[in-house]
Parts: sequence; C-alpha cells; structure tokens
Amino acid sequence: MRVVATAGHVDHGKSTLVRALTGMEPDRWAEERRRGMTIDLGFAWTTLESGTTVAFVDVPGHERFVPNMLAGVGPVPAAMIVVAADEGWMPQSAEHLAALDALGVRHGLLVVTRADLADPEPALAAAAAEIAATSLGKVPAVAVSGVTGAGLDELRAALDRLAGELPPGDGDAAVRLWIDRAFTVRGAGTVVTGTLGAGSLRTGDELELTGLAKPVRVRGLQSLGAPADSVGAVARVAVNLRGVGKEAVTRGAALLTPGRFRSTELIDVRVDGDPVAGLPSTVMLHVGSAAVPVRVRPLGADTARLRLGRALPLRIGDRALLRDPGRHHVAGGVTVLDVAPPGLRRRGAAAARAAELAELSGQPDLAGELRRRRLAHRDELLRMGVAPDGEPVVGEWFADPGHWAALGARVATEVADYVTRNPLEPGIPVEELRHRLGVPDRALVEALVQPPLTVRGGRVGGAQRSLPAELVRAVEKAFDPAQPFLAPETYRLRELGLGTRQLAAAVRLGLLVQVAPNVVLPADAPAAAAGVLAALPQPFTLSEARQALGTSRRVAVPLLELLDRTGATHRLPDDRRTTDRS
Ligand SMILES: Nc1nc2c(ncn2[C@@H]2O[C@H](COP(=O)(O)OP(=O)(O)OP(=O)(O)O)[C@@H](O)[C@H]2O)c(=O)[nH]1
Ligand SMILES: [Mg+2]
Repeated sequence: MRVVATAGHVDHGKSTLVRALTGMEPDRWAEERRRGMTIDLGFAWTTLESGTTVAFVDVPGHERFVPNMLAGVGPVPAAMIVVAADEGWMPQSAEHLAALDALGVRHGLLVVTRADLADPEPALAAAAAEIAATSLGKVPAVAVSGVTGAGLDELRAALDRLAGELPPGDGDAAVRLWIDRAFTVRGAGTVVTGTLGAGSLRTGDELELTGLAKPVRVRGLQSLGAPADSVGAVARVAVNLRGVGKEAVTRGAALLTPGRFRSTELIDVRVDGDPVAGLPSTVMLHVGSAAVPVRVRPLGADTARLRLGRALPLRIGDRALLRDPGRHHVAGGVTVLDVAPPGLRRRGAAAARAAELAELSGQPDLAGELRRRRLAHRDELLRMGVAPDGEPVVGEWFADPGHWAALGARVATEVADYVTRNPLEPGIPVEELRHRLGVPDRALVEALVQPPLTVRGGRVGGAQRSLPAELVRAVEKAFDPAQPFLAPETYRLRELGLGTRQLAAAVRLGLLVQVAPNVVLPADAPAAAAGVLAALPQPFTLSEARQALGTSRRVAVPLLELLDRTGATHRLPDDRRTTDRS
C-alpha cells in the first residue's frame, strides 16, 4: 500500500477527486456534507491498474483548518496537489505547498481540476512553477474534471507511476504511529488510526502510548476496513487498544515500540526558511499528527533551541515545521539535531553550542554522538535514533575512544593516590573509583582496570596482594621482640637489605611505621607504647618514658610526638605527659 495526502486551496475539488478515484466518501461528517466543505481528515482508498493500493488522506483546504491539514500530511511522504482551473493558484495552495516543502516532501503530483470550467493550462503552468521551486521539484501534472470524468484515466496512470517511485516502508524499523483519530467502537473499546510510516504492528503487541505510563496492548488491527493479524509499513491502520480509555488518547499522541523513543521537551534544531532571529518567541511546532506550542531560543543563524509545551517522542533527524498561526505563515522546516541537549547555564555556553550545532546535519552518527556525550548506553542511543552499530566498551556501554583512553589513564593515578593516602587498605573501593572518574556504572570502572591493577573483593589495587616474603623476613630480623622500641640505625637496616625503597614499601604494606625520617618501628609499636606509658605513674617525664620503653632519645622524642598527635598522650605545660583523657 502507498499513502498519498491531498493538498490545495478550499473548494478546489480535492474531495470530489478522491471520491471519483475511490468511489468512497472522504467527508465523514454530516456537517461537512451539509456545508460542502472538508473540516477534518478523510480517508479513502483504491486499487490501481498495477495492483498497488493507494490510500488517500484527504485534507481540508480552508485556512481555519490548516492544523488538521498538517496532522494529515505530517506522517505522509507524498502529496497530490489540487488546483482548480477556474481559480488558479490561491493562498492556501501556497500555504499547503510551503508546509510540504518545510516537511521535505519529495514525491508528488499536480492535478488541475474543474478543467470543464476553464482552460487548465494557465493554472497548470503557474502551479508547476511554484512546485518546482520546492522540495518536490518538477512533478507530473494532469488536468481532470471530477464531474465529467475527463482525465481520470491519465490521473490513475500517473498515480500508479508515483506509487512505484515511493520508497517501500521498512517493516523492521521501530513503530511510531502518529494518531490522527481516536474513537470508541461499541463492544471493542478504544480505536486509534494513523499512517504507519515504518515498522509493523501485530495483534497482541505491547506498545508505549505517549502520555501514558503503563504499556498498552493491541487487541485488534484493521487496514482499509478489513481485519488483519499484522500490518506492515507503509499502511493506513486502525488499532484497537486494550487497557486505554478514549479520553487518554487524542490526535497528536503516538503509539511506540517500547524502549525505542524518548519523550523530550527540549530539542535543538536547524530551521530552513525564515532566519531564526526573526521568529516569534512562541510558534507552533507541527510534527507527525502533533502540534505543540514551542518557545524559541535562537542559537546560531539557522539553529535554535525549542522548549516544547508538551513532550513529544522525537529523534535526531526528524522533520517538523514551525508555523505562526496568527499570520497563517509557515516559518520554516525543522530538522531535529539533538533530543537531549546540554544545559546552557555557563557563560559562553550558548555560543559554544551554536558552533557545535553548525557542524551537525541531523544525520544520526554514533561517533559524533559519542564525541559529544563521551559515554552513552545502548538504550539511550536507540531512543535518540542513533544506531549503536559499533563495539561497546563493556556490556551495553559505548564510549568515545579518546575519552575512554583518558579514563583508563586516570584509573592508575586515582588508585595510586588512594593507596598512598590509605596505605593499610588493599586498594580503592570500586564505588569510590567510579565516583572519582565520574562514570555512571561500576561495570565501566571494572572494564577500565588494566594489569597490573586488578579488581578483587570490590576494590581496585595492585596485582600483588600478598606481602613479599623477603621483605617480611628482613623486617623481622631488624627488631628484637623483647625490645620492640629499639629502632635499628640506618647502617644496620642497610645490612639487612632495607634501603629507602624497601622501607617505604614496608611502610606502605603496613609492616612498619615511619616515626621520624630515620626512625622506623614495627607497625604495632605506637599502640604498644601507649599501653606501657599508661601503666606509669601520671604524669611522666620524657626520661621516665624513655626508660619504661627501653629505648633511646632518638626514638622516644619522635615516638612521643607521634603519640601526642594521635591523642594517645597529652603534653602538659611543664613538658611532662599523661595518657589520661582529662
Ligand atoms: N464543474 C466542476 N465542479 C467541481 C469539480 N470538482 C469539484 N467541483 C465542485 O467544487 C466544489 C468543491 O469541491 P470539493 O471537492 O468539496 O473541494 P475540496 O477541495 O475538497 O474543498 P475543501 O475540502 O473544503 O478544501 C463542489 O461543489 C464540487 O462539486 C470539477 O471537476 N468540475
Ligand atoms: Mg474537501
């Protein structure tokens, strides 16, 4: 199936033509038939010579109903532009064409109707020239009369050729069905309809519905009035939903493949058309069947940030249009560049962002997205419309290669820093390292750890966790257990193989404590000393302490100072000390 929307000024014969081609009545409402005027979208279809079925979305031409027209053409990539031979090119001919141009519609047909009332040539020439200057370019043109039927065979042939040129829908893509009607069918419940531009729907499918927190289920499907178990793009489709009241759905809502779209209220866009500096601060954004007011913040000459009055499921590369309803003016087409843009609070952030946006095309691009975001989860990328077709760094995480390398280098520095500050701990807790690196998942931290560093017991540390036996032996030899406060002289330590580097390692590994530049003691010596001193009559002098500990002044002076610092001893004004807390 192919879907084609009509376009054109009020009363130019759009509905008459659709009726003549399909034998169906596109004006569904009694009021429309009474007034002889289309108010809302109409739907009809026919099968052409080639066997291709074309479904028409018939739009109203009256200027008051342009928003309805836009809801109809938004999701449809082809248009049949209708111009009356007796009236020629008119204001809504121009506004409809501007809308098609803004949406980037590239496939179309010009039909000059009411050819029985006037020579079609002048209208045809004028319209063809207008259309040629837009995204549609040069289109085939046919003159017809909906009343006499003249030219209808040629029109059907032209439609068949157009249908053959339209790209087939991608049935495997994610579904975003912009809803153009919602109604209740007695006994069946809520039914919504729309033009399925991509993806497939099946009965029983679970889907997201914009504005609704819980998922909805497809109870039944119809396409062109006939029930179906599944419907693939491109198609007109009616979906009977389970678990939704009609009041929960209106035109502009969308049915979505779960997990594949993110609703956003803030987007950065490129505007083709009027310069963004000249846009009103509030305009209407039309996309799919939705229309929401947006506040415009110009960033660059043709880029802007839009704050949406209501969240919409948008992706990078989506086409939309901006319209000033007061002036009946399509201000321009919009290409979505970013659906999760960064804040602009810092000074100079807006200018920097404008420069960044100038480089963006709206073509989703994994490498570029990662360069800007540094790290991104697969789900987040999918929802933005970026195919995660590269190699993840771990699990479902993707990273910019430069950023990832920089993080890897920082792991070693952060681990070294932590271990120096916390020598007795066997490494930095993974969570602490995650925090220091500013990454969102522990799995990323673990993936960044490279030998000789390892992750063990929830910590990241050096590979060698067991104490080097040689060092332990040398330290044991250096001290007499009966005289633990007698620190060996440097020359003696050297004899035992304990040079500066070995001593530093022994201190880091918790074997020794550095009391003064040239004084090391067993790690438990300060605590043991505090015990010995507590047994002395209080307060005590340096000399009394030295004798009780069985050591020299060289050791006693810095050892007592260390005990003072840790609060184990208190120094009184007369230089005596006490271990009492008072
Ligand atoms: N003589 C003649 N009259 C036509 C032809 N096509 C349409 N009309 C008449 O023109 C009037 C408007 O036709 P519609 O088909 O309702 O026009 P429309 O473009 O659908 O109008 P809106 O939906 O309101 O924008 C009707 O009275 C039709 O009978 C034609 O080819 N020849
Ligand atoms: Mg009509």
